[in-house]
Amino acid sequence: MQLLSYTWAYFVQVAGLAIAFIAAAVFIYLALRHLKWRWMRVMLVIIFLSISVAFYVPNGLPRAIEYPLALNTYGPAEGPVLPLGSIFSIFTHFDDLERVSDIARDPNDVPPPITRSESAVVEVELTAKEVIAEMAPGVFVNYWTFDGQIPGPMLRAREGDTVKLTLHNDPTSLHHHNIDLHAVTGPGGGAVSTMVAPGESRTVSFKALHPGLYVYHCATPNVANHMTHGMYGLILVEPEEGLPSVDHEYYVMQGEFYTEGGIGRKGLQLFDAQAMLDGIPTYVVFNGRVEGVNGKMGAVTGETARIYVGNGGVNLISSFHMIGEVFDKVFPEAALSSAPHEDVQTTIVPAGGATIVELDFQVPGNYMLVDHALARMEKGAWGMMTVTGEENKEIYDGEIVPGHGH
Ligand SMILES: [Cu+2]
Repeated sequence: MQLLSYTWAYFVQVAGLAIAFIAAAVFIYLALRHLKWRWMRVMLVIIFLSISVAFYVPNGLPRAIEYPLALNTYGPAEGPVLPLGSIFSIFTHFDDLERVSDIARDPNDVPPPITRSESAVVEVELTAKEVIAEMAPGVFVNYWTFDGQIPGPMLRAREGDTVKLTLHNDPTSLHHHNIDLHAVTGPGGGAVSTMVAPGESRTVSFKALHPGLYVYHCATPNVANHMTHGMYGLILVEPEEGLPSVDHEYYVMQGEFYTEGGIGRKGLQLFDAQAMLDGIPTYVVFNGRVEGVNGKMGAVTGETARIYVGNGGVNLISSFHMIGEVFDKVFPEAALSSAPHEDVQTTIVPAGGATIVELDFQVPGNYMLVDHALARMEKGAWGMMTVTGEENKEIYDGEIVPGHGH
C-alpha cells in the first residue's frame, strides 16, 4: 500500500501533465464531433493544445505534478535530487528497511553528567541506518538516521578527552554515509575519514578541545539531503569543571522535512528537492516527527531543568521559546566558555547550531516548547512539557480554562 501511494505520486508527478494534455485532446476531439471535416477537428485540437502548452508550460507547472528529475545546482558536489536509481532501489529493498515504531528519540535520553576530574578516552559507536517510520499518523517517511532514531544519540565528553568514534553503516542502507562533528578540529570534522559504504565501518579519533554543545551530522554529498532525512545529533563537551547539577536534562532537536504532495498527505512520501532548495519545508518538528517530545518531558514545581537544544536545519533558524516560562539562563550558540544571558524569552538556534537553556519551575501546568516563528507550529514545531506540584498563587493566580491556548 505504501509503495502504491509512492508509485502513484511519482507517476503523477513525472507523467501527470502529459496524461492531462492527452485527455484534453481526446475530450476536445469528441466535443467537436459534429464538425463535418475531420481534418478541421484535428487542426482545432492542435491549436487549442499548442496555445495552452505555449502559455502554460513556460510559466511553471503546479508543484503537485512536477517531480524534478534533474535540477541545475551549483554546490561543490552532487545536487540534491535523489537519482532515479535511488528511488527504484527503495522498491527492490523495501522489505529490508527496518520499520521503526517511534522515530522520535526520547528527550530524556541524555548521558549522565561526567564526574571524573581527569581526561579519558571516550569510545563511541554509531550506526547509520535507513528506516521507515511515521512522521504523523498515516504519513510515512524513509528516514536516514544515526542508530535508528532522530536525533542520533547524544554524545558526552569532557574538555581534553580523546573521542574514538567508530561509524558503522548498516548493511541494509542504500547509501554511503559519514559523520562531521562540529566539536572536531580537523578536516571535514571527521567526515573525510569516516565515509562508509553499506556494511562498512571506520574509526576516527579526535581531541575535544573546546567546551560547548555541538551538532554532528552526516556530510555525504548531497549534505543537505542527508541531513534533512534526519542524520543529525548533538555532542556535549563539558568544561573541565563540569556543569552545575540540575534535576532534569532534556535533549531536543529541531529539523525540517521536505515531502512531495503537501502536509498531511498519507502514505510513503517522496522527497521534494525543489522545496528544500526553496526552503519551504512540509514538516518542521522536534525529535524527528510531529509531537515527537510530547508526554515525555515532566517536572515538579521547585525543580530545575537544562535543555540541550539543537537545530539540524537545513534552512531555518529556530526561535526557541517555552510558552509560560522565562529561561533563567541561556548559553547563546551553546558557548559554554562565555557568561550566559539571563532572563531570556526566546533564543535563536542557528541551522547547524545549538543552545543550552536552564530554567526552574514554580507554577504547575502545561508548558509548550515552540519555534516562535509560529506558523511552523502548524507544521509540527511544538512540544508539551507538564509540570505538576503545589500551586503558587503569589506567582500565578487564575482559573485555567481547558482548550484556551495551552
Ligand atoms: Cu548520510
